[in-house]
Amino acid sequence: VETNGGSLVSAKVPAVANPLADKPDEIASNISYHAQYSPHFSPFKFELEQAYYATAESVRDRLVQQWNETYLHFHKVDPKQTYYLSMEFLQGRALTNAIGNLNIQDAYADALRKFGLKLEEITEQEKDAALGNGGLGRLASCFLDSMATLNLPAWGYGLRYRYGLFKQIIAKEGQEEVAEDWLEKFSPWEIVRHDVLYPIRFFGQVEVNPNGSRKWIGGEVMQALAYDVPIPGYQTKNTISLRLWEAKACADDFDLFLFNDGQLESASVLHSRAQQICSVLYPGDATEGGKLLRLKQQYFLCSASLQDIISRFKERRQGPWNWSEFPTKVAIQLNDTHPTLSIPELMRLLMDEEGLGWDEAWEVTSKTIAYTNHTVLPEALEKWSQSVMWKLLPRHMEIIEEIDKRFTTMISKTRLDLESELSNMRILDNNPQKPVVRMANLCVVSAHTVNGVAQLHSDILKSELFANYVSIWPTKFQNKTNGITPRRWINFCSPELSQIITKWLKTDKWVTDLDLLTGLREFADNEDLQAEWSSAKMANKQRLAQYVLKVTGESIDPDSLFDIQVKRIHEYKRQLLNILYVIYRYKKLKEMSPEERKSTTARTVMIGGKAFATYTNAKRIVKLVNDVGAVVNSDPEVNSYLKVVFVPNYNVSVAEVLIPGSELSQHISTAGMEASGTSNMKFALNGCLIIGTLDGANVEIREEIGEENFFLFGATADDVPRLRKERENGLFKPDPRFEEAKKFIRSGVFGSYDYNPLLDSLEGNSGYGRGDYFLVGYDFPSYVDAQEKVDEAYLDKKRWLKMSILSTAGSGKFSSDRTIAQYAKEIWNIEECRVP
Ligand code: GL9
Repeated sequence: VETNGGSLVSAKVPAVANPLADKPDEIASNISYHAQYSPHFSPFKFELEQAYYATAESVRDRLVQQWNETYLHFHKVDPKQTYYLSMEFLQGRALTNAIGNLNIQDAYADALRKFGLKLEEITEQEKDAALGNGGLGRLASCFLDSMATLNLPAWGYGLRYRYGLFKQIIAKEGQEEVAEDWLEKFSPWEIVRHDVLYPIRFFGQVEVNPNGSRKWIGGEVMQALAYDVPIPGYQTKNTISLRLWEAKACADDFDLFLFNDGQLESASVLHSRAQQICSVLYPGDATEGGKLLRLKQQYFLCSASLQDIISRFKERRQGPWNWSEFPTKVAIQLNDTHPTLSIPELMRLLMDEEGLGWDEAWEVTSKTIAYTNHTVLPEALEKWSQSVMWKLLPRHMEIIEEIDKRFTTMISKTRLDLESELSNMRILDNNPQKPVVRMANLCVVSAHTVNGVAQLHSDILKSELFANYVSIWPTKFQNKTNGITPRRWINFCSPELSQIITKWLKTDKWVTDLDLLTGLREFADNEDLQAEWSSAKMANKQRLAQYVLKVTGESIDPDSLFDIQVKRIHEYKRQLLNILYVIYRYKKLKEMSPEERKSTTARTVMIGGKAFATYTNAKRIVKLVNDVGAVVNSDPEVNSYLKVVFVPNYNVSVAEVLIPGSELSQHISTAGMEASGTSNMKFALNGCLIIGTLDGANVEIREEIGEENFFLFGATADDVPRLRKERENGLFKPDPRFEEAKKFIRSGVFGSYDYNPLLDSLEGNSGYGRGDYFLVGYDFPSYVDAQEKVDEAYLDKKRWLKMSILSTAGSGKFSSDRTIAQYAKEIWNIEECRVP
């Protein structure tokens, strides 16, 4: 292959590329094969973008090989298989991950060098697949990686949104949202299955047959078409599927007569309705239209996936079968309540399509489905209007009413003590003002297992949110503390640190057995390890500094303490607490003499995250961080001791640069409100110390890495209700430092934007979102104290490095391999099915 300034000038390629090639020469010829024969771009043009697509396609060929073998093997063995249903998968980029999991980085880097290209430049070309909002979606993606790596028979099901999570732009007025067109050209990672197509109905009515059976008819019918994304395991042949559904109009839904009559739009109305379904991730639900669309999306996912699961179950039966076998072959996990409609849909398919009676269908459904709760925030517990549901899904509403009725009867007959609680426990909330279906209650009543995502969260579910159900079904409730994949979140994003770990542990087995990291503890004081650790961290900090310079124009000092908070912007996550402290710190620095300033710890505070488009206070926080940055960073007295950077458009790929370069990270939610958090695990694994509250998985992280290596502050979850009460009764006395920080903002130092509504939410004494519901004021003084301990610890380099090493050493528990192994054993009852 000869190249010349971005062109392939001549290429001698074999007629057929060899997907299994692992020698750099053969890989190079596979790449040039795709550049020339895959019909995407003009021939012979071979700039970075074309090189990325050709490289990705050559990797995909190899995956397809393993993927088909995996499918055939599962088919032959016919094990019990798990299906993870999720409205969100936050996959990020796939190329680095695929090459890494296949362990062919070096061969690909060599092959690309033959074209004068660097592997890093090529991987940078890929757009993130951001089919998720935050932690919940990223968790689903980490889980897929672990399922494949553990050789588990498991698949993911989701939707193929045309536009994923919006792109965040920081303009003068703050955050602006722009559609992120990840499919603008095409994704090399998906394969459309034109033979996998299911009808999906909306609206219509229920027909009652003479024999009493019921059937849903009429309405609007469209089709679900499968797109499969290969999910390779780490150093195993097993490659599983993420099946994403796309909505399509039925073939004969184009009205040629209308079209020829000049009624161009009416001719294709069903096509555009189908297109809307998979148009965007989380359509704004402020309007009735938006709500209906979101409900359609949820049903679309559930119906397509269940039809597919049932058809695979049938395909794999050799002879006649009994439906009672279904739960021994199929486990379905609902990722939050978003796919709850799977419950009435499975009931409907079993009764109306397969002819089962209620009891038999209920037995199968409740033994198959399990539910994970991811939040206790009341606004996130889904409730759907009964009237909208009757209109869109009349048969499902009949089934839900029947489940509710049977549940109510059971309570009245067997649990008189719960009668007074019954109206809250029921699935239907028949409040005449606004009758709704409570999706979480439907899940708890129907699923065989309900789990929370960190110990504290699961305890809160049992003692508060679902306490009444616990007394009925004490064994239904479990904990499965979240985890993250060590492949993406250290091995591939911080190769420098990973090599050091491998060297000191004398094995690279930790990548799939993360508990081995405890072996680092004995070297935590070792000067050689500390020196290597420090230089790897420095390399990561420099890479991060370059990135910040590129995206914000701000130059930051890699010798300063890199302090990061990145996550969705939400009042309960308390980015406001962070920035208020930064403001306080800035004010103190201003008041110091130049000599005094020199003795402080220089810090670069980075904050990033997206605010939901209609969440006004979250947007104000984004604006405030940017305004504070503008003032602090251009203040020559202070800017060598403090910088404040808002990192725009936080996403998976940005996280892969930020996390390895971080030294301190902030996980400072009001106790009891963050179900788990998962970035806390990523930071800790990368040797970044945490300043945090006793919330979510922080509690377990602190236990694992040792309390002396964690900067703790704030109220506990047990304190919170009492503190809110006290405040309502006017008993809260704010700390003068907190008042000082707020006053400083109100004085207008950070510009003319009106921050009063945001600051007012911290005042007063009652009401959600007012009266400082999130207890920023209460926690402020202990946060300031913890920050002072951070400064002190950072001055002692050896102590800091030791803490950093111990943080990584104690992170083994937070591998998603551990989490998934527990789901497999304790909820799904599935076993390894390794491709030979
Ligand atoms: C979340 C919780 O808020 C997080 O604490 C938790 O770590 C993840 C994964 O279990 O789930 N629940 C939830 O609705 N989101 C979470 O991150 N929100 C988003 O993903 C936007």
